[in-house]
Amino acid sequence: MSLDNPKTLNDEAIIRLAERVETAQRYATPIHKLTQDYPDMTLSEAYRVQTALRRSYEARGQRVIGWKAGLTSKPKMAQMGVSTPGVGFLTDAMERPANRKITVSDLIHPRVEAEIAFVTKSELSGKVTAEQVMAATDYVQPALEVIDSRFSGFKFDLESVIADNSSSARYVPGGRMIRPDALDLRTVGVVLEHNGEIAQIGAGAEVLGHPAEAIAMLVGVLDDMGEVLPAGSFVMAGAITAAVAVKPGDTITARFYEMGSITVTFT
Ligand code: OOG
Repeated sequence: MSLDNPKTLNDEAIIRLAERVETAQRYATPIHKLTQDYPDMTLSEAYRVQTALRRSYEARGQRVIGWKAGLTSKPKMAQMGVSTPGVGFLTDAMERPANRKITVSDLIHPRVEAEIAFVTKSELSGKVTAEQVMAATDYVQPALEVIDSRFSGFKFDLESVIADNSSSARYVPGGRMIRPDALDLRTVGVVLEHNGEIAQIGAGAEVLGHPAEAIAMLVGVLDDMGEVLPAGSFVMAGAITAAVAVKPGDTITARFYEMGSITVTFT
């Protein structure tokens, strides 16, 4: 990359974009896609914005406890019109307990997703296979993710959504913790109920054929960023079904075959 390439975003521009995203997150005020101002933004520049956002959260005392893969299933790709998966970081401040009330009035346009989460017992680095992910996994468990795009109308492109930390907002681990080989994760069915009505159904295989493939993809992206996935990380593999929009007063229950369920009421 040449330094005088006018199309390359310099460090200052990257930090300014991260601040723009962070302000939209903090005040729940939508912004336009970053590519509207920077149509030539590349995927690696988008990840540099995400990294600047992560450093800013850390500087404010939040701890990165893991990562999430996103846009890893066909239903999600079809819903969002983006067909390349990506990753985002998770901090301790984004976690909410299962089977309780969760505030969403501080979000712009929250949507809920049902996912399988992996908790690792050894470090994963470089380019890894799904088998290596399984071997490094302590346990798997259900999780709900509440996503909230900071972009108007929940409309974005790959570069913008990656810069926005893949729409990460809240996550809710729950259900049963089980050994990764105790079940065929491809055939784990999930039923997502919205106010008592079945809204979405799916199975683990929707996620890149096997949820562990999404974790392998994620470790590869971390490697490209010069990062590793430490032991003890909490990593979500991505939504199995399309996401469901929620508002205060709504209740969501996700039932996972053999893995238990998570219910959350939103306020
Ligand atoms: C991007 C994040 C998608 C998933 O699990 O697929 C995601 C979005 O749809 O806003 O978290």
